[in-house]
Amino acid sequence: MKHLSIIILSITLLSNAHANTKVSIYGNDQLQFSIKEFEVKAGAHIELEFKNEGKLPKVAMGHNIVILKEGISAIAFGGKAMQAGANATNALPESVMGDVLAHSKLLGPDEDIIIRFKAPKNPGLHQLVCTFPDHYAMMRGVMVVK
Ligand SMILES: [Cu+2]
Repeated sequence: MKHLSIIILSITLLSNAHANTKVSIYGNDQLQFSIKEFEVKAGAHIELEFKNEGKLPKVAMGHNIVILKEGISAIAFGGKAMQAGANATNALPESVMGDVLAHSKLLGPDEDIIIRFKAPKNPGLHQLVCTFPDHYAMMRGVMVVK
């Protein structure tokens, strides 16, 4: 019995050490992300809640969040997605996915989602963007991996 307690204690400590890093970001009808920058530890398990807290219909004001690989510019990527045919129902064309670290689907008003991914193991900057047509001009940010 004593051994069992020690094993349970060890498992608890281990799972705490690997607890997810939680981040919440909202998008709104004013083309704003609620936070523009957040920090995570290299290699951390990230649990990112994304919510569209707007009221306008999804076809007019849908939002997603796309976290890019290191070195990819959010502005350049937004333009590339548009050229690849991004539209109000398919905001993130398959042909640009090679630049993407993690992303949510496109959300309508009051929808939310949790996406899970692992932070890269190397420190660096990862720009993020909403790829609903033309939103990339305004809806951008940075994930800092430390
Ligand atoms: Cu948007």
